[in-house]
Amino acid sequence: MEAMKQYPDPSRIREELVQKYPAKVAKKRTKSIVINDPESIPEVQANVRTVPGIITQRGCSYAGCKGVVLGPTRDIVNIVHGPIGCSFYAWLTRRNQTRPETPEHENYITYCFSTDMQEENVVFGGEKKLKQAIQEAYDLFHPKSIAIFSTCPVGLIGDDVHAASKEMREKLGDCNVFGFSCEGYRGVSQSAGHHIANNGVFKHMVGRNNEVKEGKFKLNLLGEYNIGGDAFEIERIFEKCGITLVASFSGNSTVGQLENSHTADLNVIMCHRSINYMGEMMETKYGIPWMKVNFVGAESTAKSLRKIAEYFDDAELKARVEEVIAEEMPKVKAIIDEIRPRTEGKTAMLFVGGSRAHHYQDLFTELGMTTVAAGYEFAHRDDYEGRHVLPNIKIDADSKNIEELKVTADPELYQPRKTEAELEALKEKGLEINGYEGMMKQMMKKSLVIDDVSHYESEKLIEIYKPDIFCAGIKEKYVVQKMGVPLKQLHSYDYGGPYTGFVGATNFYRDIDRMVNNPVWKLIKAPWEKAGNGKGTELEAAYVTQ
Ligand code: CFM
Repeated sequence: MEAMKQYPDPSRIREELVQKYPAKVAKKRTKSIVINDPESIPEVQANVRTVPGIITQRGCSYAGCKGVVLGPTRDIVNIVHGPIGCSFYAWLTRRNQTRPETPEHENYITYCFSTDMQEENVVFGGEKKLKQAIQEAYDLFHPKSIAIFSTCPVGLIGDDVHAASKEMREKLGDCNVFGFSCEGYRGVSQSAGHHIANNGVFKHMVGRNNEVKEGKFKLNLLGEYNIGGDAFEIERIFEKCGITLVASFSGNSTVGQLENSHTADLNVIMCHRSINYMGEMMETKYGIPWMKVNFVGAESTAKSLRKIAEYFDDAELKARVEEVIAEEMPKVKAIIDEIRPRTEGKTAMLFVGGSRAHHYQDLFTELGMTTVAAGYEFAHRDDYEGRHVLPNIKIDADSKNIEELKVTADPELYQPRKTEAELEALKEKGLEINGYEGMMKQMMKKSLVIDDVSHYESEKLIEIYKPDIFCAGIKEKYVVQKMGVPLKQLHSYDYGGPYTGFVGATNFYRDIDRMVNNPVWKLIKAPWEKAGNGKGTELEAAYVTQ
């Protein structure tokens, strides 16, 4: 990986980014802004509280649990226990899609279930209203499962969603009702909510149906939420290769799939941040190894398929995978050959979530574009530096707040899918089992890696680097575009997608080409470019001084 010669000196930029902060804040933020070296990866401060007053991109624990992990399921009635606003902002804005087998099959994704908590419920307690809501949902839909999500007031007033769920589960008899203590304040970001969701799904769903389905190569796809139809494209490729998908966690998933997921022989993980807990727990309890994959990028898709074939170590599967790659790649190549001359040499910045800021760099590489700066909103050090740092991560009070399930091997169902010797042999072949190398190893030397980037820092970065495209979400979109830089939403994909697999890669190439080569951006003047503004145009950090 070549060093960036033509770009500004990153240490100077780091100083500039924190210059206007009060000394204590500057010191803290500096630890989260690092200059990358893929050979000797520096430590990044991550998963710590955002400094109050700083405008962050982060969301809350409830968003991570209800919105991210359970939201994309198809036939669970997900009831939000809380004020209606919490539901409005969790209602399909993420564009996760479902596709029931027939129109008669259950599909609750288009509904928005809330207890619509009022002042009276906050004062006198909301459990009664919650139980009524569960009953009402049951009477209307007779779902197999109802999940309850706690918003901030629920924890503050002490409603016991677990007791209410248990009572209703026993009363209803044929509906698995369970709750999550995922109040928004539970952690420093949505990351806490992912962990809480993993625990709940593991405790209440996984392992309830032991029926072993047909299929020679059975796997679960973990951490794929089917935004813009991403999971559909991966499913298409799996099917073509003869790989059986037992369960998806959780895009387009069903209760039946999740309950049966422990019968698969491999877990492949797309989004490490949101679901690595599930991979670990399923390995300990059932003996299913997990493997990190990435289906974002045509080359990455091919690589991931080869990894899966190598894991199953079957000549027929390996041959089929090669056939599929050989069939799909020419179509991708034809499009990239046309587009790449227009995108080559351009620059990108990605500040998104906990995995996409890494995954999407592969697509930009395929377009010949350079990622000059990237960061996650809420990932942990292992997502940046690789899982080898796990033993060195300080467990602070905020992390201790989240339950760590004590998982042991199931006396009946534990069955190691590979022997120690087989796993060793796979590792020797270069197959990383139960591992993830993180984002930084893949990034260029001297690129900037910034955790929980602030709004002010983003504006400064744009001013200094003038990237050809900035990738983030809706909160940043129009501010960035008013600076004359196109913003691609990598959460909801704007109106686009899928971006996974072979078809997805070509969709992305076309969308990025349209954005970075659109002359309209040249017509916009950024605030600092406006004539006559002189000295006063510089961006200022505003904060309260003592
Ligand atoms: Fe995983 Fe996600 Fe992401 Fe995420 Fe998210 Fe998302 Fe994301 Mo938005 S689970 S960490 S909490 S890949 S909703 S589908 S796009 S921030 S990078």
